[in-house]
Amino acid sequence: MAKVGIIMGSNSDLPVMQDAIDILSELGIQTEIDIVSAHRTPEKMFDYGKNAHQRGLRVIIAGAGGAAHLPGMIASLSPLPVIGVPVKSRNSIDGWDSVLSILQMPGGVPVATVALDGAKNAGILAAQIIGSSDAEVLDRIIAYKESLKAKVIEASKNL
Ligand code: RP5
Repeated sequence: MAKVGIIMGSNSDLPVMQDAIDILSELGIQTEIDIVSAHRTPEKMFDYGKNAHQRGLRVIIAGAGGAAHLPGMIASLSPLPVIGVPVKSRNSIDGWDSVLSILQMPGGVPVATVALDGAKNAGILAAQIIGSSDAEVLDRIIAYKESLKAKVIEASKNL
């Protein structure tokens, strides 16, 4: 079964990245979670980026804050689609440093960047990528979107 790799630069990113773990679990998609630091464990990052596609991972979600080099470096090493989550970490000035470090990739090396602390959307996007070639996952995404609609309709009734 297709799996999503979720990596983050530090344990301190986990409270934000948990949203990706939770939504993927809700959508019935397996995840493999790890801490991989571009600056503190560069050899591990290199190994992860080079080999992720060979052990069943189909999408990588990478979160980091401040000088957030992890998503871009993983994208430079891996043939898999990489979704970047900018984290408003304690070493981030105001979040813009995290966003721009992940967003402003050079041509040829894309990172699909979600909003600041937007790990939930990263999880949904990863599920949608898998769902584009997996009918069961696609059905779950359709049901999820219906549930969003139902919540808004319910909320407007209760005004
Ligand atoms: C980044 O630095 C990590 O992704 C984290 O967002 C930030 C702070 O890391 P810690 O000092 O909390 O380990 O590389």
